[in-house]
Amino acid sequence: MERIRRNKNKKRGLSETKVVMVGDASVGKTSLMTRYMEREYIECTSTIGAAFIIKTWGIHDIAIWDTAGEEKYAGMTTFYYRNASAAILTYDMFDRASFHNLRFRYIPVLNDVASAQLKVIVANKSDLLDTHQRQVTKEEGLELARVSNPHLNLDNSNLPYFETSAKTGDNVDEMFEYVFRHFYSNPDAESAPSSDENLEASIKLESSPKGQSNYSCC
Ligand SMILES: Nc1nc2c(ncn2[C@@H]2O[C@H](COP(=O)(O)OP(=O)(O)O)[C@@H](O)[C@H]2O)c(=O)[nH]1
Ligand SMILES: [Mg+2]
Repeated sequence: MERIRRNKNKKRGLSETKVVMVGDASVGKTSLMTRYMEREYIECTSTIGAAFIIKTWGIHDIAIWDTAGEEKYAGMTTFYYRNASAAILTYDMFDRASFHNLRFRYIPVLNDVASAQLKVIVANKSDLLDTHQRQVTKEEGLELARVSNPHLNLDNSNLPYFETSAKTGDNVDEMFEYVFRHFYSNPDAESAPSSDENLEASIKLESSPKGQSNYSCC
């Protein structure tokens, strides 16, 4: 039954939504994906085995692309951005240069490709706020979310801006699920996940183009 519904859905062309992770190296893109998909935080990083992973959201399949440690190239090529419905633009709130690069390097390329209707601004590493001085204010993050999404008519209370911690998991689910709900407010009209347990069950890692979905790095 599930398979029939999903195949029908694919025929209607709804199953492949592309989301790209964008931002400087070391801001926490891979850690955010790992936290969301595998419910854990891995204190080391290296190149991952997959170019993208598939998140099953109700009856929809959403491809989330990561830069596999090649930000210099992947983050700046039109191929990476092509046909993306959304971009998760991440910076490290303790590293001003990573915020500056979103605004002046990555977003202009994204706009040139004319894709990614939704641009979500993510200020990561919020767990360090108690001990470190942030270099980018919340207001600056909100402002970037506002100017990056002029076509969406969002009011100030609903701007796509999140302060996250991949380390503690704070706001990570909220951020990814905001993206998914933007496209599929009702992920599965016939059997929407209604509890944490169901949601957990709907999270599924599928194979990458090379048959890998290796998200651990140690
Ligand atoms: N304290 C803290 N460190 C983080 C967080 N997210 C990532 N990191 C660390 O930042 C470094 C870079 O993370 P990674 O996910 O590889 O960044 P990427 O290059 O953007 O994919 C790693 O040492 C992570 O452990 C976070 O939320 N809090
Ligand atoms: Mg990475």
